[in-house]
Amino acid sequence: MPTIEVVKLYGAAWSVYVRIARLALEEKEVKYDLVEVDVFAETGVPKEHLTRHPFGRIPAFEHGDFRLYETGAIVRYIDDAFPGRKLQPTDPRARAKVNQIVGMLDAYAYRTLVWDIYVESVVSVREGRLANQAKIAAALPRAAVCLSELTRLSDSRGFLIGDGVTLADLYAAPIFACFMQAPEAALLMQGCGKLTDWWQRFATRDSMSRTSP
Ligand SMILES: N[C@@H](CCC(=O)N[C@@H](CS)C(=O)NCC(=O)O)C(=O)O
Repeated sequence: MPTIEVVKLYGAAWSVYVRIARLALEEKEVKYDLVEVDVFAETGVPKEHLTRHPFGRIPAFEHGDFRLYETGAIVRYIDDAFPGRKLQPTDPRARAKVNQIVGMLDAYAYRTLVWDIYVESVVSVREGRLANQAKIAAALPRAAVCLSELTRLSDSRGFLIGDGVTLADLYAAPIFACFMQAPEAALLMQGCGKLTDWWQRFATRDSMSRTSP
């Protein structure tokens, strides 16, 4: 009997990056345990977590005795190591476009759409803090560039790239799940009909409901 190597993801359900990794596991139908780690604990990042992730971030990943951190490495490993639908196209240009979108979301859209808009506009109000309007205002032009680039780079065949789910969708969806709750999203999404259609379809996937925070 082959030994079954247990898959563990360390993190928290609220985290955008943890959700990206969970979506990859769900889409590949890989069984996993989500092990709760509070990186914002008053006592600091738990010591044992720093052995998994020296920078104290989430997620961290284990498959048997194989350990990884960095979401980009985790989702590509999940795609390569497990059977099931492929989350990366084999065509070089389609694959490059998926990687370009992933890089763009990681480097620019995550901070702008999640931290500068969603956290300031939605989370601050929920937690009884005043929204930092200057931060939101400064983020709006950057958000517009992120959205117009995502529109320009994506296809219109049901998914961001091609006609199947890819890492581009898995990175974009958790960011959109936050951003679309912000009142600023309505105006910013005007003229992004392709993205609105994509989001309405993608938000209803089983993997999205199973990873809902
Ligand atoms: N480059 C990391 C980023 C992960 C990341 O920033 N995770 C957030 C949660 S969504 C985190 O751990 N934040 C804790 C902190 O900023 O101290 C990756 O791709 O995994």
